[in-house]
Amino acid sequence: MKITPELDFYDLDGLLEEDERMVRDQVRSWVEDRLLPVVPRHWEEGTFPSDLIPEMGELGLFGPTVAEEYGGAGMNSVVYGLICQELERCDSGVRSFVSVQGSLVMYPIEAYGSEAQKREWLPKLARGEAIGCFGLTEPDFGSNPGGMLTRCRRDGDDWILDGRKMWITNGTVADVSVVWAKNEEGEVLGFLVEKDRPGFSAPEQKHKWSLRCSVTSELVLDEVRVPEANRLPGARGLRAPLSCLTQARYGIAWGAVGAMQACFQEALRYTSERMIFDRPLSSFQLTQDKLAEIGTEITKAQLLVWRLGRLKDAGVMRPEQVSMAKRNNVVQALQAARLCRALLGANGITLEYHSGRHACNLETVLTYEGTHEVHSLILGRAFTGQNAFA
Ligand code: TGC
Ligand code: FAD
Repeated sequence: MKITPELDFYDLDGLLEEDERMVRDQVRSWVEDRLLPVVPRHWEEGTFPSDLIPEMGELGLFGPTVAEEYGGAGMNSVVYGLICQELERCDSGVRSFVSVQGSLVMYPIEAYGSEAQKREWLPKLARGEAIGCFGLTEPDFGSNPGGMLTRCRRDGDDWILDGRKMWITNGTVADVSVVWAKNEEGEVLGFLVEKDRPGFSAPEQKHKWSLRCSVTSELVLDEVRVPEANRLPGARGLRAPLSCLTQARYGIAWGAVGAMQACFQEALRYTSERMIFDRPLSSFQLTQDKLAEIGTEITKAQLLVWRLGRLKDAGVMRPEQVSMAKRNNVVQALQAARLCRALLGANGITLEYHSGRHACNLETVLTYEGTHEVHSLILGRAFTGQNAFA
């Protein structure tokens, strides 16, 4: 069960720096040796391979762009993207774990947290000794988080948080939740809520047929009291949580390339070995048309994220550019996974092969971090100047 090699039709490898390639190759072989052999079983059982978290921390997969003084590796965003690509080559749920920890928990603490919050949480999160989650979505407010009902009110030196979050990755296993709530003036504020705060609970949401390798939870905040020291002092307004989404969406756009690569390689291998009407399946024109389509989409997706990464590292990337890459790469990965699954025939529905699992996972990836439609409307707004959300 091997996942190498990869399609690199336009020599994107040549556009990477040596240290970027080195990290990618290191993560790739760890994924192949340690993760891929156990993921299908975890997916079937609906569990995350939590025994591998310390190794993931040691490899520097959590918050690689975070400054070294806070326990990060101070690497560039292309390296972060390549990490996401290699993890999602194996499974979207494992990439999700890393996206949430790095982009949705470590990023807001580094960008909006106090010095004390950074010193307390970032090194532990980087090593995987603490796990975090990001609570924005609510039962009735997913695409429109600005409508959130979760409230925070000041009580002396403390804040009281009240509300419910839903579909929260890692909620049940998190030591700390980044919770977004509106104050009495309707302004969105961010809080760090430790798991043992009275009134806080995080029941797991079960029975998923997608992203089964990832823990998904509800967050219940029943008059939870936290000190002012737990508020992210730099986070004011919806812009703060949305800026975290930009970081995570960036990684997802890279991750989708990994999922596509895995499906493409599996389909190439399978169709060259499978004999149909006394010929290899890969020799039929209908098969080659599908492979031509997928290979082209992989190449286009690679170019999008490579350029996006360079723009991000130059400090000029715009959120709507991230929307284009997330929207395109995820829907193309989903279509590629479905096509590859079909090329595998009945075998494609078993967990012995990967394309079916990727296709199921990618249904979630199409929905979270801004649905496909939300990103269409973000792009529509950027192109026309008309705001479809208003
Ligand atoms: P809008 O008026 O557009 O914006 C409010 C303020 O925020 C700024 N802003 C952004 N800043 C940084 N990055 C972005 N992506 C930003 N988008 C907007 C904006 O400039 C404005 O700033 P200011 O200073 O002028 O106030 O807000 P809106 O209410 O009209 O909403 C627009 C919309 C629909 C695009 C937004 O609400 C949205 O993106 N909705 C989708 C929600 C979403 O993606 N949720 C994801 C939850 S987390 C998750 O799914 C994790 S999955 C696990 C994993 O990652 O693996
Ligand atoms: P809705 O917003 O109800 O959307 C339903 C449909 O309406 C979609 O097809 C959508 O595209 C469409 N739609 C929405 N707006 C428009 C419009 N203006 N015009 C036309 N169509 C529109 N959230 C977190 O905060 N943290 C997490 O860690 C997290 N992890 C997740 C993990 C999983 C496994 C899943 C499935 C979700 C997770 N989410 C998380 C939630 C995710 O971000 C939301 O599901 C997503 O934002 C969509 O919200 P919704 O499910 O309420 O769908």
